[in-house]
Amino acid sequence: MAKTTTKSATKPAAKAATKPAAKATTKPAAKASKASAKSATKAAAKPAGKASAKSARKAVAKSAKKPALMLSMLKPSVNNMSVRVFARAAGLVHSETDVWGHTRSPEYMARNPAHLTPMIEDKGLPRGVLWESCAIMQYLANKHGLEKLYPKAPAKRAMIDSAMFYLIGTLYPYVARATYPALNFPQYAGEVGHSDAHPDRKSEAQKAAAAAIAEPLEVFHSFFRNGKPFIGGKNPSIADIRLAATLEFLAVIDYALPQWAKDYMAAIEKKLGKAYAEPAGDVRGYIAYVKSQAEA
Ligand SMILES: N[C@@H](CCC(=O)N[C@@H](CS)C(=O)NCC(=O)O)C(=O)O
Repeated sequence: MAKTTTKSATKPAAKAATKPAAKATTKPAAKASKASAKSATKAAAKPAGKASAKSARKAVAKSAKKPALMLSMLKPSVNNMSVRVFARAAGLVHSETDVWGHTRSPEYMARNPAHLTPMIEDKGLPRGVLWESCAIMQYLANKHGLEKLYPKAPAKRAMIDSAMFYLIGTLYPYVARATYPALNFPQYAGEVGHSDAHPDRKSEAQKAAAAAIAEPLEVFHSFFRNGKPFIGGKNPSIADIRLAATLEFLAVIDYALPQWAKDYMAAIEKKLGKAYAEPAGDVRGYIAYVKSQAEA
């Protein structure tokens, strides 16, 4: 399974982030689609009359059909990276549309008044769309019975949920305040970084946020991992995908990650392979780009 097609709705943020997200087809998908392309070609080549030509055309049309699951995303974002990694790791057939510059368009806002990405469109959703990275991963894991990524047992599942809510509610706001200025991302209303305060005050606020990251980070290590390779145990769960992706942003401020976190991120990338590396490449490419701009 696992075929991803990537469309670009607009000009992406930066050169480095414009690189196609990936060939975006995980190994099994590549095999599967190669196989179906092969069988379609085979059928088309057979001079066996009308019926087989018709079935060949059908097979080609079927393989060209738009996937039912559609993801609107921004390549430089770790919120988006989480879902992009998840979809690849889970082997879900889906399409990706880069909506850079379009999230506040009337068309997008009509579907998603929060103007946020990642956003999926999937048949059966009561309002047709779903946003919030963790909710998307939970929904798709539930829908497709992906217990390895999101355990079903209530107590185990509760730990994954707790880790993700703690990340979104506590760790991520610190990461955003510490990194968004360097990433050239807009900051949130009411924050020093969003105000017209003196640059020194903004820099102090950014440093305070960076300093605050250490505590929740250690909580993930000592409490949620608790000696296991991943929050999910032997295998990465959706909470691990969400955490590793979040930590990617810290490279933009040369944050000194503790050794356990470096090892943990490397272990996730090793386990998930291309499913992780491809979307991470877009985030890393964007960070390299903004850093090179800052140095120039
Ligand atoms: N908590 C959300 C955060 C989503 C979010 O902040 N998305 C940003 C990109 S990082 C976005 O789409 N911004 C576009 C906009 O607000 O117009 C999640 O995890 O999905």
